[in-house]
Amino acid sequence: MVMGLLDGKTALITGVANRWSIATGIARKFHEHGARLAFIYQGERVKDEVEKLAAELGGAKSYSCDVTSDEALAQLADCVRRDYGKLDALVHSIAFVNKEDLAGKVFKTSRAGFSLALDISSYSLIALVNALVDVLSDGASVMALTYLGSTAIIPNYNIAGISKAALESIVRYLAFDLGERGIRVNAISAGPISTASSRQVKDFKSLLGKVEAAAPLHRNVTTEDIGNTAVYLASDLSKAVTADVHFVDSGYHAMGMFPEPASS
Ligand code: 0WD
Repeated sequence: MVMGLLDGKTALITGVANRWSIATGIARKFHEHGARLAFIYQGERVKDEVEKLAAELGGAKSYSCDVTSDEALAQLADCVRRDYGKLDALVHSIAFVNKEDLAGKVFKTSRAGFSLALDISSYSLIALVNALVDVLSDGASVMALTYLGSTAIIPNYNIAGISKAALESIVRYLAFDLGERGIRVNAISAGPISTASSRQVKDFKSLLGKVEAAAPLHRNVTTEDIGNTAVYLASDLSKAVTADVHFVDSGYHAMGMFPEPASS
């Protein structure tokens, strides 16, 4: 039997688009560990998918919320306060970059493309915390999904990597802001996983082969792997962990040199 590491805790999960989303894997693991769940969905496009998952995972409530709208975020806070009273975990699993900015030269990125990417992929964490700060319980856990492209050059990840650098910095500053209430803020740096978002990156599939060939564990990670780590971060087991970027990538980030491909 799985221990209920999240028994009695309530978590708000963002970024479920479909069953392949990393947020879906996290939601399933949170549910397995006894958490009460709430979801947001960006709009009608993903509403059915999110509601289906919410019904499957204990009849969670789901709220329409586009994180670029301050009004929508204020409404979300009112709904969460009314329906749940408090939140013990907040999962930020949101990113968006125009497809044309996920290939080619970074210096070709338009001002509008840059603003959009940083607004949705990075600022949204600040906006969510600002809206929900009074609903977060003391000792709550906030986590955001990031990628190695924040600190290392990953060809074609481009502006997405730059937005992840901002996101990781935001994680550290929020950890400082909220530490006095025992609220922890961390990032999970996931290895590449095939999802609707990641497939927008030119040549994304080649990343999967590279990780399998070169990572110490010689395998790609799954949304279940990320979900398990998210459970740890949401649970009291990680009470002294904050302002951290925790890699769940089969160890790929630690490689400084890559072995020659095996000769046949
Ligand atoms: O390889 C990967 N898949 C990795 C993803 C490796 C490392 C990190 N990540 C990150 C992503 O950058 C993102 O922050 O994980 C997070 C989740 O990404 P995902 O699960 O790979 O992608 P996806 O299933 O597409 O979920 C992201 C969702 C959006 O999906 P769609 O496909 O509909 O764009 O973010 C949500 C939306 O549901 N989203 C928004 N939610 C509210 N307001 C908004 C918005 N404005 N924009 C996007």
